Amino acid sequence: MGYENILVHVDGRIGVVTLNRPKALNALNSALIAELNRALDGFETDDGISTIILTGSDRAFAAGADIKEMQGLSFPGTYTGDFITSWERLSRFRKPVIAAVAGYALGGGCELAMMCDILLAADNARFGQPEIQLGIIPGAGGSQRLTRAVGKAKSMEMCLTGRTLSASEADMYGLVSRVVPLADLMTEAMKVADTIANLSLPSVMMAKESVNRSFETTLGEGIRFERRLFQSLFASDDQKEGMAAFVEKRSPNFNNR
Ligand code: CO8
Repeated sequence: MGYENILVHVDGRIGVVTLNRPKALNALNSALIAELNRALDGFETDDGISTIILTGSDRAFAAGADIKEMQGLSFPGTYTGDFITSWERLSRFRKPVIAAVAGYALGGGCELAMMCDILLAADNARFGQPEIQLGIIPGAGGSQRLTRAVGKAKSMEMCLTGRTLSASEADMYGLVSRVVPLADLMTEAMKVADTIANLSLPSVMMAKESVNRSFETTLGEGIRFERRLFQSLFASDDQKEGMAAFVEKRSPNFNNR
């Protein structure tokens, strides 16, 4: 089955998903999210895929959840239908996800970007949680992930007033990994993805799991969790290969076992 709201292609071990509702600045509607989740399910179980890139257009990564779709919703319906919960599928994706963000990343768009692991921003990117201007609040983790990323002071101002951040502000406050010129965004994202795709997938996935655990647990528990994963990697062929390659002064050839 094809896709109508996203474009999906594979480049070697890299899956690329492009949000594609240009007339609505990639506003996120239920159909788009269902397609994104289907693509993620496919990449998750595909042994040939090591990492994915999520991107939009030069003008918009995504300008938020689709306001026209949400306009008529009621509380009982959103509650019984558990509206938004399925939108968090991305945050449970176990392989690395690189967000390549150009233009608007607002509301649900900013939340989607923050669910990714490495966030590259083009110099024209703008980040914000403007839901308050619509009489609502962030609904897919914005108030939580933004606060952890930029701290209470910045997050409060953004969530309470809808103020948006330029790419350079987002960089300064730690919301993004780095800023690159718009024209270089996808080349840089592919370089990062390619670097990861050439590493040992089990160790990459464990590194992701371990970093994410730091948001969920105490320091002591997190360190014990990390240590068990670290120790377990000595059972892998890739640990033998990686260290042998270093000692023999050659590039490693990982086989993801
Ligand atoms: N929903 C639906 N349509 C949208 C959205 C949106 N979020 N954003 C833009 N569009 C549409 C416009 O309606 C317009 O369509 P049309 O031509 O048919 O009128 C088209 O895209 C182009 O938009 P503009 O003409 O407004 O373009 P401008 O360049 O003048 O402005 C802006 C660009 C500043 C981005 C402006 O469009 C804007 O403010 N958009 C809304 C931003 C916003 O409020 N986002 C938050 C939405 S609420 C939300 O995200 C809740 C999150 C819930 C969880 C989601 C989980 C992933």
